[in-house]
Amino acid sequence: MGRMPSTDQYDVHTPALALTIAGSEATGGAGAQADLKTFQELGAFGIVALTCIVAFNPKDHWNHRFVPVQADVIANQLEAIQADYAGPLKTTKLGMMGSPETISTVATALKNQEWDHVVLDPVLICKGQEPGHALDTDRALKAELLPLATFTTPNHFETEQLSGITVTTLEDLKEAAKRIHEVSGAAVLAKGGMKLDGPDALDVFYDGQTLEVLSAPKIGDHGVSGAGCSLAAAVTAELAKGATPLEAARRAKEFVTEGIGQRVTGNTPFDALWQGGLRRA
Ligand code: PXL
Repeated sequence: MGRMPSTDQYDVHTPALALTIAGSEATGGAGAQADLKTFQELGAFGIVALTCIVAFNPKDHWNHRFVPVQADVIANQLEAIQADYAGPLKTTKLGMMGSPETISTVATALKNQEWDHVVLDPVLICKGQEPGHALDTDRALKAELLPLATFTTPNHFETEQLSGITVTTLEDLKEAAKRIHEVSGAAVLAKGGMKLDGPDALDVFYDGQTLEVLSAPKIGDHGVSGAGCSLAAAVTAELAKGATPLEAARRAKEFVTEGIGQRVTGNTPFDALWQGGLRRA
């Protein structure tokens, strides 16, 4: 056997660490897959604790088939992660939870350590699902995870749910973002997406001090799978690297806009975001 090559020429690599606690979405558009790709693309070391497994059903309009990961298995994953990276791991993203039991398990584990950033993507509904399909999960998310969040990225439906405001205009979206900040204390990036009329996709950032409207021309006339996950994951990666919440929101918006422009088409009615969009922007 030859001698092992020396590692002296390499620096010890200490990239920013980013944990996502999220579900698997098998086709690779959304969920943990989107989060990991986003983390890697933005130069953060991605870590995953899986909460559930989603498989769309091509024989039934691509409806979601959902299997939760057992609570003790979720707790074990988080135990391993938190023990391994005790100290440097200060940033996490919360994606699809899927059940009140999972929410409690995750909330308990999160309280085992201090976090600089907890980015909550309040996944109450995925593309193709009916609103209000699991009100107990929505309630648990509001009660147990929203108070732990330092940053939250609700889409249009979730913004209405969390603020109690009906959102049809940009002014409504601003009001709703402020309301969600008031109840959570978190920085809020409320997404108008394709749901507000007009040529631009508008999001509102509010952190209690700065209110900023982020705007980019709408691309196509359909939502893209993984846009929400990738946006929140990009915020997470940027925060892990030391960005301010506002900087993170701006960069995440660019990341998603370019990724939607270079979307990946399959046979589902929603295309998938390409996380490599900024490479040739
Ligand atoms: O886009 C929201 C989302 C998040 N996480 C998982 C999903 C979806 C939507 O399909 O399947 C696992």
